[in-house]
Amino acid sequence: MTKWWQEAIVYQIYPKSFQDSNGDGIGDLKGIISRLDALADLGINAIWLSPIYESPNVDNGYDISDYRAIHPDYGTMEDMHQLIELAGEKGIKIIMDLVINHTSDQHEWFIKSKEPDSEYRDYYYWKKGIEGKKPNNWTSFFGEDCWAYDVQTDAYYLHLFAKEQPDLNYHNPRVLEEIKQIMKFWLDKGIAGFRCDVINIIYKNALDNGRKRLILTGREHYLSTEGMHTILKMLKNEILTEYDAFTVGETVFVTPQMGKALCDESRGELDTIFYFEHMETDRWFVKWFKRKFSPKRLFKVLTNWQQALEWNAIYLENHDQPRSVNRFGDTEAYWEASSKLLATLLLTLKGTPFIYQGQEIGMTNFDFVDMNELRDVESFNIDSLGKKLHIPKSYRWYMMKHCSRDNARTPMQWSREKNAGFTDGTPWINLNKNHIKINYHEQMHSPHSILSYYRRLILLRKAHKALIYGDFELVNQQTNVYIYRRRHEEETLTVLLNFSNKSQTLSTLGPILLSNYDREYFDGLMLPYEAIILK
Ligand code: TEU
Ligand code: CA
Repeated sequence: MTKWWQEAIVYQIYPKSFQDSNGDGIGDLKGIISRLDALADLGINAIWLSPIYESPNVDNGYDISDYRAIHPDYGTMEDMHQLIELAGEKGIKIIMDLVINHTSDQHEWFIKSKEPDSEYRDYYYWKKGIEGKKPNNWTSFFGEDCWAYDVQTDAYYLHLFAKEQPDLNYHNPRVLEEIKQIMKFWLDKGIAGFRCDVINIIYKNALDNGRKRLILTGREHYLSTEGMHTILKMLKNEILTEYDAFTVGETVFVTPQMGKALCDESRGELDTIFYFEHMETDRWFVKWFKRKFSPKRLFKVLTNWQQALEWNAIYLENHDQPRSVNRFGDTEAYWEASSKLLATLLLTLKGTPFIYQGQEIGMTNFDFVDMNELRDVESFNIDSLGKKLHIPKSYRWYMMKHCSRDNARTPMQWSREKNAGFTDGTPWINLNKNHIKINYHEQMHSPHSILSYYRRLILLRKAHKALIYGDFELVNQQTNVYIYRRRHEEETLTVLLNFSNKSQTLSTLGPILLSNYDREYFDGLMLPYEAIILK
């Protein structure tokens, strides 16, 4: 049986940087509402909203202090109802971000839990140190270690992200009960599902010391545990199914094997996941060490996942990743062609595609010149860790330029005007100066723009079921050329992608359905960064 979300194309909005409506320099819900026509015109069917809940914004909303309230920066609950309704009228569903591994340290549960006798104490992991030392040797995702000390009660609490993000304790059944009620609260408002933040680390088996590792010491105690699988099953059974709600789990360090265990329909856990393996194909060990991108590595990872899972989420960008054209394409001579090439990949693989705001106009990494232009807590933590480890300043800056999450968080470039039409005020983070050249307005009017190409691809996907339901069949993954087929009933389409700035000669020929060079017949010679769909 097919599902609504298999035919859907999801667009991720990072609300803080999408559209400001009141001149305070921060994007907001009214701003999103004002751009719904643009989204409908692109042809998307759902919006994944990064967090808009009440939050002190240490990690831009991924530190929630009230799951049932809208942050005043973003507007009111009334605005949220309006967004759900008006988007719905245009056939656009809303998917919310569900951040339940941790809360903010300003959440009332956490504040109350600081009292040792409080009924909230066990909502979190509070532990006494061992002889003046931290409870164990685990390290956090943001580079620091992951136990913070509280003087008042002479105890530590666990935080796998920033210290303002204490981890919830799912050994306490009351925590899951709270989460279920929160999910219902939003589903009853008419949202269509959840993107579940770092969902495969929520259940910690034990707080024992971990094997020493380069990153994330301790992870064998909480990655993809049985307890986590049990929780997912309960959420699906007891809450999600009744609403026909969609889930995409953000899952770290997952293999295709683990992916199957999370997404196989028969297991009743998640619908899809975001894996990270393809995001590592231009990195050494950790995301902070860039290496030369190898297209072949990318093809291999993608093929592997395409073959392992019946269905999954497909993405090349999000608010945590540098822009894809900088990583896998060419921002100079072939900026347009390579952005379109990546669009073709995204929209012709098997799965539900996620477009990140700005990707549809080929937005690029930031052009910041100084550390004080950055805003991300992770970047600052990593920079100070780098300092401690005596990494030279120039290399630390190189790391930031290529790897900081702020690369994707500069404001959406709507026009060539002041502040790119994002705000009338002072933006919370600087805009990329290239908005003079790269902006929505310009591309909207040009039939050959990246934006128009996205539109065409989306239409094509709707017209050719093979692009949605077709099997994935690998034809070739040579050094720079990726070729695969999508076959469904009577139709077979072949996708050819040239990930290099050199022409390539192939033995295939034939009439073209779509090419990013607007050609109609393929003569066997692939141009630099050319993407072709053959009939
Ligand atoms: O990200 C989790 C995650 O594992 C990483 O991608 C992380 O952002 C980082 O880059 C590790 O180096 C999710 C959210 O997407 C992210 O924005 C949050 O900061 C994080 O969880 C904590 O909620
Ligand atoms: Ca605003």
